[in-house]
Amino acid sequence: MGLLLVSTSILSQTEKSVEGNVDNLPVKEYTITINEAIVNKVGKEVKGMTINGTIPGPVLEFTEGEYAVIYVKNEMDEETSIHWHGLLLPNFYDGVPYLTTPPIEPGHTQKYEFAIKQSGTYWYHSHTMLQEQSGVYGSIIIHPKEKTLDYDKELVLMLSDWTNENPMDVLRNLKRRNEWYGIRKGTATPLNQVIKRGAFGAQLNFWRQRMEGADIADVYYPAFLINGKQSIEYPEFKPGEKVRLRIIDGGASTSFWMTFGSEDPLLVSADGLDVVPVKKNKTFIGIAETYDYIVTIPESGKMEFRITAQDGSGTASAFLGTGKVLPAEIVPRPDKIGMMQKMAKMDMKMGAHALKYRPSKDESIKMKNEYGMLMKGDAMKTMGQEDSKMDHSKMEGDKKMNDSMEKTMDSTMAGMDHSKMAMDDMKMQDPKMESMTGMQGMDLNSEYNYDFLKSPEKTTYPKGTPVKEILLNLTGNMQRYIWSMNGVPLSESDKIKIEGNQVTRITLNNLTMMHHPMHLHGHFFRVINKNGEYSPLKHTVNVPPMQEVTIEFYGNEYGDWFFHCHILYHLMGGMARVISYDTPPDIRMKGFPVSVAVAETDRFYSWGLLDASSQSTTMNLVASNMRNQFNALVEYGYNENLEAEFTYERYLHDYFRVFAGVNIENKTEDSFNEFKTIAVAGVRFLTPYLFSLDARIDSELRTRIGLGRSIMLFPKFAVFGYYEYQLDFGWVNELPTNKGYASETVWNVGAEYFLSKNISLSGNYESRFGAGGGLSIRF
Ligand SMILES: [Cu+2]
Repeated sequence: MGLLLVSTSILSQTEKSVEGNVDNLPVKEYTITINEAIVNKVGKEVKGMTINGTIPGPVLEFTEGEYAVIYVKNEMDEETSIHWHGLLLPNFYDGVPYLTTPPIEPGHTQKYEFAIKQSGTYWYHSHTMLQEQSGVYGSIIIHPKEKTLDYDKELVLMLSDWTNENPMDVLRNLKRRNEWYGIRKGTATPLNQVIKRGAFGAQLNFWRQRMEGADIADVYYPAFLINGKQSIEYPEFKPGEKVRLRIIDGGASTSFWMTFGSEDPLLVSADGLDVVPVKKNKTFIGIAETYDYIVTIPESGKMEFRITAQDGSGTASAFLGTGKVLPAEIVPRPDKIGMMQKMAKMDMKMGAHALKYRPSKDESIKMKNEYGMLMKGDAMKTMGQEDSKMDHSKMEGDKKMNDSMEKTMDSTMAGMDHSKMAMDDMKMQDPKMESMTGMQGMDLNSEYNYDFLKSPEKTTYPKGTPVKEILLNLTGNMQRYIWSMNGVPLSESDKIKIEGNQVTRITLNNLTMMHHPMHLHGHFFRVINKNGEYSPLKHTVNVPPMQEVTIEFYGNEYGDWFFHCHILYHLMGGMARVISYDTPPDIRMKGFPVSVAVAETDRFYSWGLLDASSQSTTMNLVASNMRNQFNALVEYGYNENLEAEFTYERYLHDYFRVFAGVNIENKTEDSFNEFKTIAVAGVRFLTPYLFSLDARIDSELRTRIGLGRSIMLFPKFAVFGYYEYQLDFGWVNELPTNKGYASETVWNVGAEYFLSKNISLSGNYESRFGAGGGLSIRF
């Protein structure tokens, strides 16, 4: 029982606040005001959102044992909210609008109050839509009652990313799959570079699995910021002073590599909680994580603290002290093509559904077995079973899982070469494997593991505590920018029910090419690593691509808590769940249904494309949410052929949709006197190798099949092709004499050069209209 008290002392104290025994605590009060403002962060005045007039907002400072009273004033003309990230507080004050807390209406002030039961570095941010990207974030520091660490001064470093675009436009761009961000960042991998590197085979492997490549980050940012600046100086620190850096990644979608220009920076805490101090320079910080370092200001010169965006697309620096710069290590840009080659060599299956056919059917284990690195997680489980004599029986399909484990273990032993990757992977999670296999470490993701974090105290739960296991495969689809768990986005999922006084163990199995920093509200969880019983406690855990991480926490809260990817665009794309103790809803939430929060992740996004070329003009309008899409297509050829088509599509899963609509065409060329309307219905399918297929039948019983594809050949330069074949067996129409059928072929090939985010030059040859060139405008 002692173990439990140590590891969850901060957790169990939270319950006291529920009891309301807070009268004697000293009150610390803040008022913060959220406003819209024109800001200029990087060469352009744009609309941003400020807290007390600044981005980031003010540092809120507390001492453990105080009672926080925070008034949040909304002076904007839209709703807002504030979530206190990493704080253990009553559910009602957690600040997720419509889930735990009412939204803050325009012109209103909301009072948050809670006892401060912990110490460390935390932060706060809006939990409404993408407001955090616009500037609604700030830091929280909580001093311990008694100082436990030795340092002279401290400095908060709030890291973030900045876009000059409206964040909703950014998301719309991701939804429509605009190539521009990758081009702008220089992280796109056009075919010429792939071929030059001899990686065409790997590219084919990716295409076959409907993946373009190894995407690292989605959004183009013109600037990355430290405390709101791309470069910031702190000359006030004197040589020899020990400074505690409280570093917070408040980026909306950027994780960073941090490097220090001083010798031996000492990492002392993670996500607010002290860890066994460790000297460590280059460190990866996932979105929403916090790390505290103690650095010594050099005797001569100023030390650089440098952050490099994970995809290498930009940096920012802070300088501490005065004099000559002591530079921090420069982190090279990741080699995406190299990663693609490595991944293609591994026995790995990509393309797990982000939107599956039957969302209510639990197929998580099947999905795990079918996709990802061959056998990785299962074998790991088997290896881990001897340590944990916990109750596995609660896991649904546990038996099936054990069976598959045995199978995969057998196959491993039978073909060691073939499953080297998987063995390495296991070894990474479990050092005992090292001696067993004697294989080299897998270098693809090993730099992202948390083995450097060790809790000063045991964090395990008492033996015999019941354990509920939950498997969450992290799933995503870059084509439609849908993000989900187990192939089910938030809008199609039920709450995950958990219970108090038992351990919930969640296996996060990433089946995508991207990192996902997963955050659980209202709890600290153990991140199981090589330190076993001393595994660290965190509130946010980064799960690298195709990797598996296990977390567990003891249930001693009440209410419904959000659990989601902290990449805001992934959260908005559906990668979230509600973890529920199934306690009755708070009556103060009456009139604020959770369905409103859920609907934020299933919005319609609309966009259009105008192709104005010398031989024809085409306009295409699309409005799309998770499952539904409306399309309007109008085409006018200069031989005076006017055709319009309006269709509704329903996505049955990521790659397959059914559609129906009408097609309107002028009956004879050169004449708009008479139009003919026919009904069309069919299926649309994204095939392996990324071809778009359209198969249909119309109300005159003609069948048609169309196939299209676009490939980025050089930076900014793409080629495209389309082929359409229509067959009429004369079931309705009269055919020309002596013929069993009539056929018609239409094709089109062309090229596109990207001038900007919204404009391309294009040239094409169309089988009916001939050659032409013009502009493509995205809006
Ligand atoms: Cu994510």
